[in-house]
Amino acid sequence: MEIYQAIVQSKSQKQKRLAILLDPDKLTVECLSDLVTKINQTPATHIFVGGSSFEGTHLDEMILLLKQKTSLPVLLFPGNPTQISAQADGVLFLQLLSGRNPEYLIEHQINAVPILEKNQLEIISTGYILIESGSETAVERVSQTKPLDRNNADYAAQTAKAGEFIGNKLIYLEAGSGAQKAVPLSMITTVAQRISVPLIVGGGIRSKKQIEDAYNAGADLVVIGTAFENDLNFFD
Ligand code: 1GP
Repeated sequence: MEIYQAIVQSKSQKQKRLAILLDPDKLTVECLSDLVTKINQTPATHIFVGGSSFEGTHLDEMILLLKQKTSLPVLLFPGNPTQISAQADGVLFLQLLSGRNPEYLIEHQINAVPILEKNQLEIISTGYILIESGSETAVERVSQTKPLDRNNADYAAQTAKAGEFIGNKLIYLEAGSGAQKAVPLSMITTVAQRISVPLIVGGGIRSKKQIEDAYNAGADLVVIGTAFENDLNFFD
């Protein structure tokens, strides 16, 4: 089954999904083997690979190795078109809906087309919404955009709904990697009630309780990056 269809099916069956985010900037090919063994022992259902500013050359090699050692679907989470690897299973084709920078609304997407047309990646249109989280995050810095007000859940929901109307197949509420404060639970609920496509939530989630709370608030898929990076036993 296609990755997206499986996420939709999980949502309809109220099965929550969990993605571990790997930032290629912080990984070496050498350390990957042990890391994947560890990932295979966690409840993760997906692996996301990407970062705001990665410009290295070892992405293909890393993903090939990942694919050899795990059966979990590997989805690219690219900060720009240079972070697309044909070795992955799919790509979150992101539109930064919270920002007003045309580069991240359409230009990167256009530039990615010749690369995407050459390979078989499953392309999943994703409305990406950055929420203010206490201090400036890498997404904010790199994209030169402002996040949405964390106290205005209704505007976040309206933004998410616009994404759905445009045709986004997923909505990703993002506090930013390593965020001081995760997306407010009340905002997750407001957004989840307003949209019908699956809802991804990530950024600043540091405990298993926070993961559960995000699920209970309405997240269909939670993304964990920093907490697992800092402690490979996080899920034990
Ligand atoms: C970042 O949502 C992800 O895009 C994960 O964030 O690193 O804070 O877990 P963390």
